[in-house]
Order: sequence, then C-alpha cells, then structure tokens
Amino acid sequence: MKNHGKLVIAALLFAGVLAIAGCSSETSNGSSSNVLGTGSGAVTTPGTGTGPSGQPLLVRLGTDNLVGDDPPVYRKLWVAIVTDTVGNPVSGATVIFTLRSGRFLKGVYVLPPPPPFIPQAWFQQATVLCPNEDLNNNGILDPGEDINGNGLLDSLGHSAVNTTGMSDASGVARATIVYPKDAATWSELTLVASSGVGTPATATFFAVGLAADYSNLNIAPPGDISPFGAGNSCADTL
Ligand SMILES: [Ca+2]
Ligand SMILES: [Ca+2]
Repeated sequence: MKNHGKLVIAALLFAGVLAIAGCSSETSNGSSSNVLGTGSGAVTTPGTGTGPSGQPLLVRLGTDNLVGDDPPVYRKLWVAIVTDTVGNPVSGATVIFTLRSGRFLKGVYVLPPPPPFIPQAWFQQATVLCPNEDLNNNGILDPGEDINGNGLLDSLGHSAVNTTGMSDASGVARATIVYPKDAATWSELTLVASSGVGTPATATFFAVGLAADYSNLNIAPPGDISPFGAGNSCADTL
C-alpha cells in the first residue's frame, strides 16, 4: 500500500510536468486555432552521422510548444538540425526517422480543484506509470514481455512518423509525428534521427495534446480515460 501511494504521487508529479501551458496562433494544417501543446518534457541526445559527400555531421532534435490540430489526430512537428562539426548547416542530407514506443500511463482526467487553483482545465490523474513492454526494442512480442497479459506489446501502435526528411539550406529536416488524440499525454515515444553512418539523435517525450482540447470543463477531453486503462497495476489491462 505504501509503495502504491508512492507510485501514485510519482505519476501525479510527472503528470504535472505535462500540464505546462503557453499560447500560440500558428498551426501545421493551415487553420487558425489555438495549437498550444500541453508540454513535452522531452529528453534529447545529440547524434553524429555522415553527409552526402561523406563528411562528418552533427544531428540534434528539437521542437516547440505547438501541436497541429487535425481531428481525430494531432500532428507534432519535430526538426533535426544537421550541421558540420563547427555548426554550419549541411543541406541535402537525408535524415531517416523512426519511432519507438516507450512507457505509458494509466489513469483518468478529472475536473480541476476549484479556483484559485490554476489552470482551470481538465486535470490528468495518473494512477501508474508502466514500463515499455518491448524490453529489447525489436517491435516483436518476445517471451516474458507481455506484462499485462493482453497478447500484445504495449504501448506499440499509437503513432507514425514520415520515413525520411531532407535537410534544407538551414540544415533543417522535418519529422511529423501523427497520433490519435486519445493517446496524447498517456503514451511515451522516442523519435530517432540518423543520417549516414554514426550514432542516431534521439528525443524521448510523452505525446502532447492541444491545450484547447483540455480547457472546456463542460466537454470531456480526448483520452478522458487512458487507452491503457485506469487501474493501478501494470500487470493487467484494467
Ligand atoms: Ca521484444
Ligand atoms: Ca501487453
């Protein structure tokens, strides 16, 4: 019981990080609406590679606080910055993008405590943070990996990314990650970017949601119940 309490507290603290908000008026699909993300909490590692003429490259991943609103999916834009070893852009480098699924949260969204509590938006009440079942990251269910016993790897299959991007004159190659809205804030992803031969750059984060989708207290937000369940154990699908 004591351990369970600690888990809940840890998950709630983590969820609090996800609830950071900002403002914006730009979208990726041309429409004009609030596209504020709910915060990424991303952890990134730089990468190395080789360019079109075999020269050594540096590759780093980054993003902003926006998310494209294209119901029923979100489109989250990341960029790989491709430079030579002294920071000058390298154009025409092909960057290969892949996605790995990570950990996932169970829980529900609840109404916020009354004012003066802020923000007055749907509040993520996570019950447990579960490990990625794909222990060896091969995308295949291997013996011993199905912790919750549903015959599937969790949390695979909630997102997609374009296969490649070409760096432009500023050294920018773009990756658009698409996922259904109800996976936002519950699923962790790792974006991997490689170019030529080297160590790929990575960014690990929980899929962000659009703040406006969580701000109307009269309308349930997407993923009001986590697609992974609302129980407090990683050993079942409740
Ligand atoms: Ca596996
Ligand atoms: Ca499973």
